[in-house]
Amino acid sequence: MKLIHAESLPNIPWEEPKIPLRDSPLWRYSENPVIRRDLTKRSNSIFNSAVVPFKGQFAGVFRCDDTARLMNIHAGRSKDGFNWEIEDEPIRFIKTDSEIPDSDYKYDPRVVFVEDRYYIIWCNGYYGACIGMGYTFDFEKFYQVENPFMPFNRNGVLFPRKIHGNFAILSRPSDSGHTPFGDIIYSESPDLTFWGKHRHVMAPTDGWQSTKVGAGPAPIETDEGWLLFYHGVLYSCNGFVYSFSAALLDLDKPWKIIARPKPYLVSPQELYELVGDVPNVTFPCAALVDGDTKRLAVYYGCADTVTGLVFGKVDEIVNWVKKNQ
Ligand code: BMA
Repeated sequence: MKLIHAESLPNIPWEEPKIPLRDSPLWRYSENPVIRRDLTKRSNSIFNSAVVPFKGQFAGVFRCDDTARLMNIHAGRSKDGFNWEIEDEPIRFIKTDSEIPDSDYKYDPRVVFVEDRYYIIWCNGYYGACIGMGYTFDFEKFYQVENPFMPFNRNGVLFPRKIHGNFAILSRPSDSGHTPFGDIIYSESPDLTFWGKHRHVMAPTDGWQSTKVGAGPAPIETDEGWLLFYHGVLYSCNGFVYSFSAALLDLDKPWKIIARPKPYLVSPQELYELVGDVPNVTFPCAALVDGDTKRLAVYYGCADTVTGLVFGKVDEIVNWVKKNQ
C-alpha cells in the first residue's frame, strides 16, 4: 500500500502501544484526554476539533463550547501536537462578500489543505444546522465564503485535492434536531459556491452504524483508494452511541465503496468517552499522517467534553478494513 501526496511528518505526535492490541489496529494515547475541557478561559468543553501540520509545527481549529454552553470555533497552535495553546476568543471571520449571512453558532470543524490554503468546514447555524466554509493562509486571518449547502446538513468534509477538476466534499443531509437518520453524500463544485453532481456514498447498515453515518477527517489518499474515517451511530435505550471506523472509497469515483468493515475501530470504552456532557461519544475530526513511515494519529472528540488521540499505521488499517468486511 502506498500513500499518495503525503508529506513527511517526522514529528507526528506518536506513542508505541503500551499493551498488546486486541482486534483493532488503533491504540489510545496513554495520557488521554490530550486536550482537557478547560484549556481556554471560558471553555466548558473542547472536542470534535481539527489539527493540521503547519510550518514544522501544528495548528488547528477547535470546537469550544463556553460556559454559557454556546458553540464556537477557536484557533490554536502546538509545537508537538500534544500540548496546545488555544485562543480564548472565537475566530472572527472576514466575510468575502458582505451578504454572507452571520452564523448563529459554529461547531465540529474540519481543516483541509487544498492547493494553496487551509479550508475550514464546520456545522454552521443558519436557520438550523448547515455547512459553513472559510479559509486561512496563516491561522491568524480567517475568511468566510458562501455556505456550500442549504439547511439542514452536517459533517462537511472537503477532499484534499480536486477530483475531475472540481472541489469535492462529503456531507450528511440531516434535520433540525438530533437527526435519527443520516447518509454520506458526495458533491463537486468548480468554484466553492455552486455545488452539484451529488452522489450517494454510504447509508447506515446495522449494529454500531445502524442509525446514521458521517465523514470524519479529510480522506487520506492511498493507491488502494481514499481511506475515510467515519463515525457511525447506534440508538440504544440510553440514547445515541457514537463509534468510528474506516472505509476505502474509489479514487476516481469516491461515491463507490471498495471496502467497508462490519466492526468499529474505536467505540466509547474509556471513562472520558463514556462520561461527559453527552455520554458514549467517540467522534473523529482530524488525522495526521507521516508520509515516510505511514504512522497515523487521529484526534477525536470524547463524550462532547474533551479531545482524545489514537495512533495506528495506515498499512495495518487498510488491511484490517479489507479483512473485516
Ligand atoms: C452531533 C454533533 C456532534 C456531537 C454528537 C454527539 O449531532 O452535535 O458535535 O459530538 O452529536 O453528541
